[in-house]
Amino acid sequence: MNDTSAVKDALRRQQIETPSWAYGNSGTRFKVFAQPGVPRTPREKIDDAAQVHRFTGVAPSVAIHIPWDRVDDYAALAAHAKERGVRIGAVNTNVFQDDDYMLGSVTNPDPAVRRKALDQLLEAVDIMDATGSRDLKLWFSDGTNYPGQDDIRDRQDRMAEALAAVYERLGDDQRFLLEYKLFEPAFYTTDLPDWGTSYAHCLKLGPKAQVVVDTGHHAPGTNIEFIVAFLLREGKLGGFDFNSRFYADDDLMVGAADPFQLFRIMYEVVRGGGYDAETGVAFMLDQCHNIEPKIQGQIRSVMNVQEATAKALLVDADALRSAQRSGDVLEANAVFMDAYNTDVRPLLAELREEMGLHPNPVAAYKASGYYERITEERKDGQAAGWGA
Ligand code: LRH
Ligand code: MN
Ligand code: MN
Repeated sequence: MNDTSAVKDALRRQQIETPSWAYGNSGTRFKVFAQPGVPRTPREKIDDAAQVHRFTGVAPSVAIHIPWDRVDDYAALAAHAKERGVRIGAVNTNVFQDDDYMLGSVTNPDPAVRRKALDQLLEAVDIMDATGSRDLKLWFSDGTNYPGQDDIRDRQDRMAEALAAVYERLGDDQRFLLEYKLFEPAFYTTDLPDWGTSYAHCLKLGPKAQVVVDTGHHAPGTNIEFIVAFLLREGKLGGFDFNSRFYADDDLMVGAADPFQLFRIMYEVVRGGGYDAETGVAFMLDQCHNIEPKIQGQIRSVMNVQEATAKALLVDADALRSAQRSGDVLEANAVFMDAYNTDVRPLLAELREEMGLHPNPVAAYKASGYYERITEERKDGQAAGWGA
């Protein structure tokens, strides 16, 4: 796509979902550095997410994580979001923080623990009914630490059984996104360690089961854009959990560690039609801001996704195809790199002005006084943390 106005139209339509947990305090297992002004309730997390949308114009939904965002009335939470100009997006499940889950949740050798975990997943679908959410995001920490600890194959059977029960419970307009992760917290086997395992489970179940690619969940050197191209071709790419990693599951800001990789991923999304709303590819952030300001970190992340997307949209598809067809390796690579090397910041600034926004969302947010206000207003009470 080379026509600037078509690129802008496409960018105007992009929707990037921010995660409620990015606004709470977070850290490593060594230390959580508390920040001033951090939300104390799910409503306040939504208030902060609404600021990201206010200044970027492309972040209209916020993902929630249960039980971190447990409330009595989810319809009221959804109404609160609407009042703030956003909506509740994906419901993320947490079957990893209860003592009962030490040996796994849905793959636990104990049927009573499996039942408890499944009930929690089914409850998440009830919450989706109340919030009007389309997506249930399933991530399992299930796995083993020692060879021989449990039967690898039995655990796959238990996983399949639980997924089938959740699938059965989904409404017509709902789906689940199955997330994989190479390791951590399990260090020997993980029951859903890679895209292939997620894909195989989803394929058996049907169209309401889709794979979600968390960009931080692969072995170093994995070609993530290949996975994206393949899943899109199979109609099985449900969406992304975007973040950056240098080492393991670092959850740093997307586009911070490797903007070129993000561009390559977004190119495959555009190439595979994943950018069209009807394919249902969800662009979600899954990050923590341990040492940087959180709302600002989310704004920066949204902008990083926009920049990579703009560059991907700028790839001259005709020139690329003709170079590829004629076997001109260097020309094809040059066409690709030309797009990546384009400074798209002026185009995005222009687009924001056309959308009635400040061209520099970070500067506009800083000037708004919101941070000073929440720092003052949220002095009392318990700040929400990653896991609370
Ligand atoms: C697991 C994960 C998953 C969780 C989130 C908090 O590492 O990526 O998506 O829900 O982190
Ligand atoms: Mn994730
Ligand atoms: Mn993760």
